[in-house]
Amino acid sequence: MSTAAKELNGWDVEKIRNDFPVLRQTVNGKPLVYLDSAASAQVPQVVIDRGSRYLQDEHSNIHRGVHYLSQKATTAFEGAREKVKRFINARESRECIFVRGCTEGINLVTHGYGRKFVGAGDEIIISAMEHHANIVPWQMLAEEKGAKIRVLPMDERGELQLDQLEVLITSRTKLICVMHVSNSLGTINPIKEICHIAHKQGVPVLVDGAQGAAHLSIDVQDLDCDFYIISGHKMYAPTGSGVVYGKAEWLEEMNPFMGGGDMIKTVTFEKSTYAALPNKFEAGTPAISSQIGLGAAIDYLNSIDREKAERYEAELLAYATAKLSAIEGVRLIGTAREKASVISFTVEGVHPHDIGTIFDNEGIAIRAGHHCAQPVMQFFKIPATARASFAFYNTKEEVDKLADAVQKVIEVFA
Ligand code: C6P
Repeated sequence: MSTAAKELNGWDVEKIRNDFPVLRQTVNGKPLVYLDSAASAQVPQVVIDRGSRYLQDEHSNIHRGVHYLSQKATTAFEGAREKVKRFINARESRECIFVRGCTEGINLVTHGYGRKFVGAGDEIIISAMEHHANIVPWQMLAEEKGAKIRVLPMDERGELQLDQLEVLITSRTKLICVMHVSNSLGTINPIKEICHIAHKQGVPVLVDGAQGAAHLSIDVQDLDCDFYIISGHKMYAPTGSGVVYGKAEWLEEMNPFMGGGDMIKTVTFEKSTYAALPNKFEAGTPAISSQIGLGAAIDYLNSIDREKAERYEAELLAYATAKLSAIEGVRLIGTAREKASVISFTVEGVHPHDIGTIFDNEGIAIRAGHHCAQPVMQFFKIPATARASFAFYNTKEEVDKLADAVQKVIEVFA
């Protein structure tokens, strides 16, 4: 790799790539080009090592034992919570609830907040670009309670029509649910502004941060969101890790999500009382090694220059956008002015699944499908897209390979 390619915007991508062992392999005889980080980002060696060290030297159940290993595991687990707290600038670590991923996190709020505060005739606003994880739980709740779902529309670029938000909010609005970064379009939504509009009317806001926390610096106090949900496996941590951030005043009022061990204060056959935050929401044995891994992933992210990483990802996105939009027959889906490093596209006359298969032959991993965002596909009147998503370990050469593979697809189907 030339020095110019190696260092773009002062970002030494070759050095970063060395941190991610999975990137060293070949697929179908070609070097792996991993462009599916929006589905799951790769895991750096330090995170792998931390997980192995836990399993090798510290594996034990937490919070329950007085013995040495249990105390070590508890210290590591609670240490990860402290790291999360600092990473998102929560006021207190008890506002950070460990869950197994974003889907579980949103369901926690649906059950904990929704079942308590949403009644017949109440309304929940979701945006037109939500992932199914931020649609279906609310529909299930609405069905159970006789509540209504209202949808904040978007335009052809894939930008939310914020002027519609004030119109949609009524005295019956109980919650606004919106994603920070769209997994299917790449749009970065103006969360701070949405929270400001919502709070003027006294309505809390839940942010699906599955894609946001991987690409942007998150300050929940500055955003002033009421809930922010994080998925660990999209931010360089193992699967099974994730966080619900909630303002303590809401979490205190909410019902527990699941019942069982670790979330109780007292249990009799007549009645149980619940533990204080955060344990009230953490029933049963959690994914201990995964959450410790999330702590290690945060350490890793803190060890790199995140501002440079963000600028580098923006550069990759601009480069890929220019390359793909120059190819005849390619349609970009999602052209918002504020975008994270996700490019969804279609190629005229070719089903995205065929694009994915041809790419795989070239060793290129992308995602093809509806990306769990069927309403987005319906809006753009397409069945699916091919999606390339970049992380700070990707290179311009990989973008070139992506563009070459698109040309190949066009040749095959010509
Ligand atoms: N998106 C993709 O786009 P889990 O896997 O439960 O931690 O997260 C679900 C989820 C929720 N919200 C958004 C915006 C997401 O992007 C995702 C997961 C993956 O490829 C899988 S559909």
